[in-house]
Amino acid sequence: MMSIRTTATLVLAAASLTLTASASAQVTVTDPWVRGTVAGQKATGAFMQLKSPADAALVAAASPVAKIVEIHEMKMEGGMMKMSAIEKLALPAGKAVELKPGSYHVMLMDLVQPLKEGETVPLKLTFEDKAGKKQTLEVKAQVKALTTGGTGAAPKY
Ligand SMILES: [Cu+2]
Repeated sequence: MMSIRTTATLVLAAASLTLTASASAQVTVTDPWVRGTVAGQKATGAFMQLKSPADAALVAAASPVAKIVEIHEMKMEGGMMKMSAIEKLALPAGKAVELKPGSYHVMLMDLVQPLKEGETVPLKLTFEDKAGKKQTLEVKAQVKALTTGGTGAAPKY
C-alpha cells in the first residue's frame, strides 16, 4: 500500500506597501488604505501612518480617483463630530502621526469611480520640511471594506 503524502502549502500574504521616492530625509508611509464606496457615493477617506525623521508637514495630497483631495481633521464641536479641511498636518520629528477613522484623514471628494475592496488607489502625498523644501511620495492605498473601522453601515470618515 502506498501512503498518500500531502504537501502543505504555506501561503504568505505579504503586506503590499509600495513606496516610490528618492529624497534623503524620507517620510515613512505605513499601511495606507482607503475606505471602499458604494455606487453613487462621492466621497471617502484615506488613512495611513506617517513618520518623518525631521520636523515636516503633510501639505497636499492628490489621487487620480478623486477630483478634489483635502487634508481633514475631526473635532468635537457642540457635542458633534465635525470635519474640516486643514492647510497642513504637522509631523513632529520621529513621532508617528496616525490618520485614522474619526481623526485626521485624507479626504477624497468628487470621486470619478466607485472604489471596490481589494483594489489599490494611487495617492500622491506632498510633504514640506522646515526649510520649505517639498517632497512628493507616491503610495498605493489598499481599498478596504466600507465598514472597516466604523461602527455601523453609515460611512464614517
Ligand atoms: Cu473629511
